[in-house]
Amino acid sequence: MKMKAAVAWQAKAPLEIEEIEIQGPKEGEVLVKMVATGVCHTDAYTLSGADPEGLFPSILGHEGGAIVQEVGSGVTSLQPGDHVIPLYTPECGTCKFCTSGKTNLCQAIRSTQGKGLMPDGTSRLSKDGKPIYHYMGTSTFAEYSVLPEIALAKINKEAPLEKVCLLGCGVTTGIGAVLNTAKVEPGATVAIFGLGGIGLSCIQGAVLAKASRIIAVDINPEKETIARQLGATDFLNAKDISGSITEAIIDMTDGGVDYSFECVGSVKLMRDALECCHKGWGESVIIGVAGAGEEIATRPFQLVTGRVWKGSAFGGVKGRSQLPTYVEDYLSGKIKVDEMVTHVLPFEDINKAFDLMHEGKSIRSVITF
Ligand code: NAD
Ligand code: AHE
Ligand code: ZN
Ligand code: ZN
Repeated sequence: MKMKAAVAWQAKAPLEIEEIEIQGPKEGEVLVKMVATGVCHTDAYTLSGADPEGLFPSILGHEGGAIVQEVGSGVTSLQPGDHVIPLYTPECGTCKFCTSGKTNLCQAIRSTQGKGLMPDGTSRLSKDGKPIYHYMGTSTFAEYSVLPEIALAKINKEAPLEKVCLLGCGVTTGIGAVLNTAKVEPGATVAIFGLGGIGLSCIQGAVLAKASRIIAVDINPEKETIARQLGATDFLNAKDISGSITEAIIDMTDGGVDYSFECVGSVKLMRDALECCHKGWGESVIIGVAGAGEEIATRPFQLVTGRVWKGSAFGGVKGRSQLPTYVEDYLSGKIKVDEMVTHVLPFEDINKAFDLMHEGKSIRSVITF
């Protein structure tokens, strides 16, 4: 059938709303109608051309809230009318990774997903007969999307999809990185670098973990208010610090923080985040996504002397089995999502969401269809 989609024809160019074709679901696949989608910095990163896996033309977007329209043969866990959140980290439940008990990084369909294709190696998206690539297995910047059954989390229908779409990436990633990856304990000190949707959600996670001190760092002074509202105890504008940000944090915390989180995607900041951790035990978690060819560096002595460098994808959360609980926690008020939505835009204005992000004026823009 035909649908409207925001096509990324090439890197560094605005998305173009086009009428394109989408094929129905094949075996093990599901057609969903998008109700809303957030715009994450990772979408901008890929559109910028910095993503080594970036493919064009493609339909970007990975923070969706949707309703099942049609299921392909063999699909047993979903039916039309179900409310779902697309998962860029699926959960097959049976692969080596899913059964390891050590990671959320299901690899059942990772290789085709990284090539912009469905698990059978083809695309369901095209324009005038020419294929368009899927993105992160989700392609939420369109009226409809086709996904494998294992890449959809069924959620409570009472949850507003124009809010809980943000649990498809930003909010879950930040909270999960603190609770699952770092496992921050009560009384711990925490530093968070970058206060977008991810960093602000790390603040939420640190509050849930009962951290004693939450130092929020950004270069945009307008982030201080929301950071403090969510529970940051300190705000540092990195541009106002005369010496190094690392030394400033070490001085504030009697030797460094117990945990730090990099939520920007800057390899320089990743180093700062590691090196502001306490000698002997401090742990730093990389969440930000760096561009092609970039590498992290530190003196090995930093690790020899007990600091730990980790990374986190989708907050270590297993989408099908654990994301529904995040939705329930939102409905009960334990997790804050509404506060992240600074702009709601019609689909036609999707490029404005990218502008607002680059101008530092939004936390999350939600696109409605
Ligand atoms: P965002 O654009 O909403 O926020 C980034 C924030 O970083 C902004 O507030 C900006 O002012 C701040 N910033 C920029 N340079 C800075 C600096 N030098 N020092 C301090 N602050 C600085 O981005 P987002 O959507 O929150 O995403 C953040 C990062 O996390 C991106 O790299 C994104 O690709 C990545 N990400 C990773 C995962 C994952 O699973 N690992 C998931 C989602 C997003
Ligand atoms: N394609 C990039 C890496 C992009 C990346 O790190 N993606 C994160 C999610 S960002 C969501 O906003 C992730 O979960 N990665 C795990 C995975 O398997 O992709 C590159 O460098 O090639
Ligand atoms: Zn994201
Ligand atoms: Zn798996």
